[in-house]
Amino acid sequence: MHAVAKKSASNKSDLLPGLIVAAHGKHYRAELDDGRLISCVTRGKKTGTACGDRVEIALTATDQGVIERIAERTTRLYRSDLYREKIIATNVDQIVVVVAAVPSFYEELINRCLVAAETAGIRALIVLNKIDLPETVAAEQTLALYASLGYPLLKLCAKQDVAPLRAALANHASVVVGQSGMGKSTLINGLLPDANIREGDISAALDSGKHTTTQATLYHLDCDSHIIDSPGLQEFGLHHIEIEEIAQAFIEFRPFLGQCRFHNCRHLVEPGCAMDDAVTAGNINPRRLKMYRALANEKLRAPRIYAT
Ligand SMILES: Nc1nc2c(ncn2[C@@H]2O[C@H](COP(=O)(O)OP(=O)(O)OP(=O)(O)O)[C@@H](O)[C@H]2O)c(=O)[nH]1
Ligand SMILES: [Mg+2]
Ligand SMILES: [Zn+2]
Repeated sequence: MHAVAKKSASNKSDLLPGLIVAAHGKHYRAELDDGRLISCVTRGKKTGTACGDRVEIALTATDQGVIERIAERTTRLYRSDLYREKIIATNVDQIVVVVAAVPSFYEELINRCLVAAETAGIRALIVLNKIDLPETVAAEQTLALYASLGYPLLKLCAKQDVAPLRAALANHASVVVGQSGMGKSTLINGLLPDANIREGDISAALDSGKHTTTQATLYHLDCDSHIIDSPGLQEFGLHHIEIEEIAQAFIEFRPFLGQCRFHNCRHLVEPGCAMDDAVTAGNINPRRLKMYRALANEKLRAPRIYAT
């Protein structure tokens, strides 16, 4: 479908700089620095380009091109199953984890998002959406733990007022993540009343009338801020993260790491583990230690397929 780029097109001078603003499988949309929107593909079988990437493109038609180069990324948010990595977004400095009381959310997924964020060096904040629903009270209780750890917790109703989030997004490159149905796209729609997200919504609408997001899309908020919408997550595999990194990513563990009886303690069943002591002393919440152990055990049980 796409013409192959001529050889001369890979000359540095012919390449046009741009930003990947939509990624769906191997098909991408890039916004060139001159403002043009281009459909593009990667060369050959290469994949691994993601929304947020700065790229250089060789045009193959006025509105089509091939991605020839990906600039070095400042950050890379990704998840992985046993066999492969899936990049969610690149060059973001903030993750907005969106949860709502209905449909019910998995607390474990929040922890997985936070571990991925901490490991990637990206700041995380949590949005509790749909506060118009009465079921919200129980969700607030669950989320209080994360607020107490220092993760900003914003409570709002995306359908009515997204103002509480606006200030947190200013001057940031953000990505929204969360389970399907939490209201990520509604939130972005509220931030961008005039944006073309609505057109996207219509074309993506299923017969049922649901507007589930199937591709990552970047939206400009202003010249210094943008936000990436992402498809709902069912799983957030962390197979690419080592056990020691998982422990570091539980931020409240940090003061106690290195204080266990065994220097190579994995904080699972070892006697004299400082994390157990910290739970007893009230410095670590037992839910978080349990969550850490579930993630660490999953890592231990997984066969080592990744080359290191
Ligand atoms: N009551 C209530 N419903 C909301 C609110 N925000 C979103 N919803 C509804 O929740 C449903 C899911 O919203 P979406 O924005 O499509 O959710 P999403 O997180 O983008 O879902 P995926 O794209 O599938 O990942 C829709 O029916 C919205 O109308 C809210 O603040 N209150
Ligand atoms: Mg969506
Ligand atoms: Zn320990």
